[in-house]
Amino acid sequence: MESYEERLKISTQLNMSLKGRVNSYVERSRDMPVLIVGDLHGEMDSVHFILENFELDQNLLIFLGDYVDRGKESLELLSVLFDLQARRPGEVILLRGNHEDWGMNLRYGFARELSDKGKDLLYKPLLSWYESLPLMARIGEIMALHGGPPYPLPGNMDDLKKLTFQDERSMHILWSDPEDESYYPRGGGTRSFNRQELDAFLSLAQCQCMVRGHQYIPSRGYKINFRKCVTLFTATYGMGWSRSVMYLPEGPIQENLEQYIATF
Ligand SMILES: [Mn+2]
Repeated sequence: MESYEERLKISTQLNMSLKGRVNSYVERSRDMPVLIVGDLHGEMDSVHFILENFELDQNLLIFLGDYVDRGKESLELLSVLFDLQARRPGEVILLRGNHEDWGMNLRYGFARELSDKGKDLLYKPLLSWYESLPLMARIGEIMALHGGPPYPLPGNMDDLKKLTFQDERSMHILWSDPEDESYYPRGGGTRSFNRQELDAFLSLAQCQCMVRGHQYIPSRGYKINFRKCVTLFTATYGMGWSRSVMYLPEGPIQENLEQYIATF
């Protein structure tokens, strides 16, 4: 098998040449069932559960970012993602989370994990890999991203498609949370989005709903805000509470999004 360094480079290439990609934006029709996976944070048991319980070869797979940090097996987890992607490069979309960032890795564990495993030298190809990850994927009427809408919202689709990680507005794609009773400001210039802002974003992108990760949801493992915003979290932080994924069969999406969420 190739080294981690080679596999990072291969995955970087596959991300860059992803079908339907324009800059940091991916657009695809929903012509097969879709499985959406939330934050994994280096927890291999979540990944094993998904591998064992879903027909991964027949679905479009979307991962919402935050693959690394916090858990102890970020490197092994990336390896599983690379395998999935190498098998079906067109049908695996790896989005960027706010933890796909070396500054975050220095604070939240992945840098230490690499060092403990004698893989410090992966730092460079890892940074290129982070930069290759798209920020948004629109699959039919579903918008998938890590945090929330860009802010200020671009005026039209062309400008939305031009957004890159270097643009300040994209920070909110990775960091925003919906405004609700559990909202807790993260500081550092991050913000929340309300129902109106979500609606404006969905209307701009001509989407019916948004699926995001980013927030750990104690006990239930998911939440729905404004009836159109699903938060998935697929790691447990070792708390033994529920994790969630979303499975959308082909056909029109019903208004009650809860029916598409699976917890485990
Ligand atoms: Mn996050």
